[in-house]
Amino acid sequence: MSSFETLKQQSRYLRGGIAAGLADPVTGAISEDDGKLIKFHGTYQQDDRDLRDERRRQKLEPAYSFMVRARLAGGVMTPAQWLAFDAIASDYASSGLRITTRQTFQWHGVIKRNLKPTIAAIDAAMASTIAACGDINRNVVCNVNPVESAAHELAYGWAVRLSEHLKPKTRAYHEIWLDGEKLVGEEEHEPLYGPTYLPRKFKIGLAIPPLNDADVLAQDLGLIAIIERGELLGFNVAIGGGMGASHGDPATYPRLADVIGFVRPEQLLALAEAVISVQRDWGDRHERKHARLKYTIDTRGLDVFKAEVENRLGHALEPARAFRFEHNGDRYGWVQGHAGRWHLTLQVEAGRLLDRPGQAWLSGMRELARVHTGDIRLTCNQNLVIANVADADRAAIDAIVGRHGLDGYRRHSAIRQHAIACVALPTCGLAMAESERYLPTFLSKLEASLEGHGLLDAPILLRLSGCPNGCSRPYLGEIALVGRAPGRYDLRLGADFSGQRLNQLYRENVDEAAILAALDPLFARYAAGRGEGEGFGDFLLRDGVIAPPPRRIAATVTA
Ligand code: SRM
Ligand code: SF4
Repeated sequence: MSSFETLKQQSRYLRGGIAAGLADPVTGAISEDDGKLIKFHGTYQQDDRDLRDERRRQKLEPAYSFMVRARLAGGVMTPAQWLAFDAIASDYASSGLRITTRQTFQWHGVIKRNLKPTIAAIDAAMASTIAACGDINRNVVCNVNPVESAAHELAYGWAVRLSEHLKPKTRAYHEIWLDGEKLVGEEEHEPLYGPTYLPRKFKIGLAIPPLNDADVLAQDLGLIAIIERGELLGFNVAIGGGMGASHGDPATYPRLADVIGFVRPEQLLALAEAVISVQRDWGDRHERKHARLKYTIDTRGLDVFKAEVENRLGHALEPARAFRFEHNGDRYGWVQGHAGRWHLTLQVEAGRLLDRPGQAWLSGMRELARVHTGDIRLTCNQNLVIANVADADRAAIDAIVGRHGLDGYRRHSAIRQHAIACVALPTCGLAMAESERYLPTFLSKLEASLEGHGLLDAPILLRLSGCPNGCSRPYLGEIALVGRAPGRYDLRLGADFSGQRLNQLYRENVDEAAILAALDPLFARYAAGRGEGEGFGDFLLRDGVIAPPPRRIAATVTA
């Protein structure tokens, strides 16, 4: 077993030395081992990379702080919770609230002595950070579907049930963060995970066709809701999705999940347990780079894996039902859902909520949350939805949104509306290049090029990642930049706009000038030759710029 496995095994169900490390006033950090265990509690130790060299010169320890991530199944919260999360950002974090690509909040820059109060405040807001990171099932994501809002309620209910059902059972979280009673002499037990938890992180996502905003085929376990005449019949089951890869290591790769069958709603929790338990037992515990479910499946064979899932379930999966995805973006502006309620989707650039000149996200949303009586939802595209608004309240919401400059979705070019970027520098320890901070500059340059070809209204899906781990799911971008080194990226092209086809490497390790020079003639060809409603990625494939994908488009069933 790898040393990480031994660490988990000896951690006394995720306690390790975390409590003692937090109490040590001499350093802003905790030990390396505890830094690994603390992820299971929903927080990462980081240091400000902008300050690294200067602090080294001054012989100071790095500027340590913690990133805290909430577990917020389906990304839904009440306005009161919003206000509590906003207060945590003001009291303890350095850069506002950050909506992640998995529909939750992160707070960056929390210093060690504030970590416990931060997590306690999240708990007081009836939320948690438990298992938001770590080798375990993470935040369950779910389609935000304001139009089919009755269907959303059904799917959201299952996302919450899955999330609760698959939470770890250890009391360590309560002991360390919430001053819960210490277990003395009692045996702890993790019935699903066991003492070493999973070999690697595990992610579940739920989509409701025709929308695939949850990028369901990028999940370890993707669930595609099959709804007929308002009734949830069940879910198609897709397994083995994942984005992470390493440059220059062909043994690692992004992979789309394969659809292996269908389960009825009452079978869903058992199905999830079966998939997780096979991965728990079969996943690679020697080599972490090879430990995700996608590699277990490719090593053992999809049919063998499926047979073992069915064996543990005690029955065969039913054949997958037909479905069709239209796109994996968000719909902006107001839409009316069931029961006459209205939903407003707002675009948040790279998910960062801060007060900036002309765009005061924190103040604006604070004012809005004080009067809003519905709920607020985060999307997997780093945006947010003011949901369940009565007709009579729309004007007041619009006024607040307009007054604080939160209506960028009305003004922005189509490519800006659909762009997402991972956090990267300065907090991400794995970043090789800028991403979130580079997005606005890069977009402006792309917009200039697109404008020259009359394409400012073309909805092109752009995704930026600071390294090949793929936190913005860049391998599903029609255009994607994947960081190589400061100022250098791989340019990838040709995914569809529905999360069902991976893109391909087009230029390797190039700078901005080379990226723009490569894209401009492609925009010209697209402007001249695109068919009615044809996406940029689909056009590149038809035009021969991108070769037909080597791997079959996951075993999807198209209506
Ligand atoms: Fe991620 C690691 C940020 C979604 C694949 N991810 C990290 C860390 C924690 C860096 C680290 O390990 O030290 C990043 C923290 C940066 C920071 O300062 O905040 C980080 N990942 C993020 C977020 C915040 C990106 C964002 O801009 O929104 C997303 C938080 C999601 C959440 O709320 O849970 C985020 N990460 C993803 C996704 C997208 C998804 O899940 O839909 C992926 C690709 C899907 C997948 O898992 O395959 C993703 N993150 C990774 C990987 C590669 C995993 C792999 O299998 O190789 C790593 C590195 C690792 O685990 O070793 C990573
Ligand atoms: Fe960091 Fe890489 Fe993830 Fe971006 S893709 S947040 S750089 S780990």
